[in-house]
Amino acid sequence: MKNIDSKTHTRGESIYVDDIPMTAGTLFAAVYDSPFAHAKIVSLQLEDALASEGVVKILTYKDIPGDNQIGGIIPDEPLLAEDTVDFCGMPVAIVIAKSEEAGHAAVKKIKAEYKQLPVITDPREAARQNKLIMPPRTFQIGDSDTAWKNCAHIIEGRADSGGQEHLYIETQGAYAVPQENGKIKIYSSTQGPTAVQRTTARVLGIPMNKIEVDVTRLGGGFGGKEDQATTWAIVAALSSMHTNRHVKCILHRMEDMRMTGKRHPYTSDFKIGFDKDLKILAYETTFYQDAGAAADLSPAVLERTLFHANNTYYLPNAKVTAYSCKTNVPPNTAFRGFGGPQGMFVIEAAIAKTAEILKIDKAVIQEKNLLKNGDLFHYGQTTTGCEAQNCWDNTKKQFDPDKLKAEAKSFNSKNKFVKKGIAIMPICFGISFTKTLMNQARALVHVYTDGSVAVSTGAVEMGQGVNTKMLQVAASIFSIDPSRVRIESTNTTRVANTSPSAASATADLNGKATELACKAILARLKKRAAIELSGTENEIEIKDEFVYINGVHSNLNWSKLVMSCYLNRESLSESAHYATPGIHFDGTKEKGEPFAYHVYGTSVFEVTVDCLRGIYSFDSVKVVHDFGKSMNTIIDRGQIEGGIVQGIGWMTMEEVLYNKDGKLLTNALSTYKVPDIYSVPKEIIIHALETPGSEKAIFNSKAVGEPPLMYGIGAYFAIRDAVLAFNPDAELPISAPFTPEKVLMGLYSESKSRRTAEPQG
Ligand code: LUZ
Ligand code: MOS
Repeated sequence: MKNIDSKTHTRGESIYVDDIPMTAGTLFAAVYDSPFAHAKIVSLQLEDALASEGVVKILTYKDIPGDNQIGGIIPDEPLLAEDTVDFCGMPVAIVIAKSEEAGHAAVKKIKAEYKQLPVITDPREAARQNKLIMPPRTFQIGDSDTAWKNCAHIIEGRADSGGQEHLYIETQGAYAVPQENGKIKIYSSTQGPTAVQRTTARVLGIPMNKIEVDVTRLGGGFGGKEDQATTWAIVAALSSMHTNRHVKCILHRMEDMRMTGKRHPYTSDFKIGFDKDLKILAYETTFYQDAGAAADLSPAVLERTLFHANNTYYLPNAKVTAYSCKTNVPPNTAFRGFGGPQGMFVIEAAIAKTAEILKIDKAVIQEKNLLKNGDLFHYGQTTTGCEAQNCWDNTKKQFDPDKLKAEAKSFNSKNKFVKKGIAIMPICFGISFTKTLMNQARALVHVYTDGSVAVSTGAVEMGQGVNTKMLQVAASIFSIDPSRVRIESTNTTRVANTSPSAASATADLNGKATELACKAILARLKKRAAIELSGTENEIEIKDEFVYINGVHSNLNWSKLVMSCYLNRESLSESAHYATPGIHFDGTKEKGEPFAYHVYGTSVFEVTVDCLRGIYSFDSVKVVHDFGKSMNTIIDRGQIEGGIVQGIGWMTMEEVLYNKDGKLLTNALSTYKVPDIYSVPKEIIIHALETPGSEKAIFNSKAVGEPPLMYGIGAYFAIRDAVLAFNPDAELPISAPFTPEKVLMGLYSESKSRRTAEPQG
């Protein structure tokens, strides 16, 4: 089944926040944000801005009736700065104006005096100064301290990975609509409607039942709207409260890039030890996470880094520690993978460095250490349904990476200034919010008297196709034509207390709730059919819109049966609740069973590097992916292609740069480069590995949102392979993204330890 939005998308008819027709008299909110990364606000002069044409009001923190606090996990982030600013782009004041242009013009007229304070942009420096978001956390298994003694090889090093701008096509925004008796309805481009509702209520000082949040769809989220859509919704709602008018707040691209947080950059120290057969005996890592100026979701992101520190390898002895470091950049936030990619990058770096030093193929070490059923993860969960070896073996069978390597080697021997590189990247990603309580969802299903169906869930459609999957669930349980089912907007009045659409778990959680709701209605329908056809409930089946009794087609169809229920005063609506069974985690012991299941896969990257210019292009990415039983192969393949390209972007060309003063240098699309059609792999082949899936996955169709992003890590190591083919003694710090500049410097670098006269080739 195609994505149900594909037609309105291609016709330009899909409605996003900025497309909602505005009521006459709608006002516009524009934000004045800090020009300094860390400073005391000495004075704020608003007179000129207030006198500016079209300006209705200017709000500061003094105009907040409730709590000036938006921190979800830790209350450490004011909505509007009070006496200090902690990052460039921190909101200080809100200008409410009659037009967007008037609002932006007035923002420029706000004058302020600041007294600058010391700025930290380096997480290691923050850690040295003990500027931490929370105490460090350590996950441990076995006893690495003593395991080092038994190691034949011990390799140490450092690996850094950079930030990433979400670059959703639809920028952050919201439209607030005042209702009777102080209620406000907010149309928001958010992944977390309840987060918006809860935090807006807190800042406005009103109960949650006076805020209704409605989300039709997002033009992309990628984690950037899990927590950070809230600010702009509150800006609109607070402005609406102060004016009793409709208020819209939509960020321009450069405002969005400047004011919102990104993927967390990490800098990490690793130490890995192997026995003589290259089995990992011990692994220790210290992760320094660049949290930015406030906690936001950083503690949860940090936790997932620790969970995924082993990627898909078995670690008998390990100790991994993570520091969440407070710096003066915008608070970094959720981004597809949620800290997992950063953790996995480091162990891949450790294995790559080992392979380079021992002069063996990285894949040999990878394969020897793949997880097997029954292996214990370092967080206490036992591996079940493990597909690591199966994916790896199928990769060999489908794509013959050894042949690719031999071809690359032969190519490299014939070409002096063009080199090919190959890398294999296996993945393992845990499905569930790591915070157990968040693994719950609800659905509300109505069957109308004409037989049409409306489904509301907590799932937010952000382009990932979750609405299509919800529709498939309802149509399949009822066995009716999909055209009868409509997926409604995500609305906090219809479905309450939702978890954000995140953690790759949205289709599972909301799909299971939808399944339960539909099954409850179906049971009543069958009961009625049994009466109508003078049989018993267990003799009844509804198939393709018709009722069957004992396998025999009756003349009772779906619409007649629905009408019969109604005429007999039976409910055609149901609200159901689902909570993932069996999962738990004890944060005091750092042990438990946090994940419903894991998703596995293996990818092979083939890159060609131009050794005169340092540029590169990906010849192919070939993947064997563990789908379980995919319920929608078009959508799932789309997620994999998109994830791979986004992962390649993170690892290669997307470079978030702040200067020493904490100013974002890559603040526009002219300075921040994302993959375009010319930089995507020439070929992406996805081999769908049908596996049993998991009972905890909707229809055994495994979660697919985040896992494929981590294939992109293979891009980094494929380029590294090619650079080393040109210059085996290259001095190559492990530091992503591997931009063409870094490639060029690497190609012509000389190793400090092993200087040789000439680059080889
Ligand atoms: N969000 C969250 C996530 O709050 N908890 C998680 O575990 C998570 N994982 C992935 C993406 N978003
Ligand atoms: Mo996400 S990083 O699943 O919002």
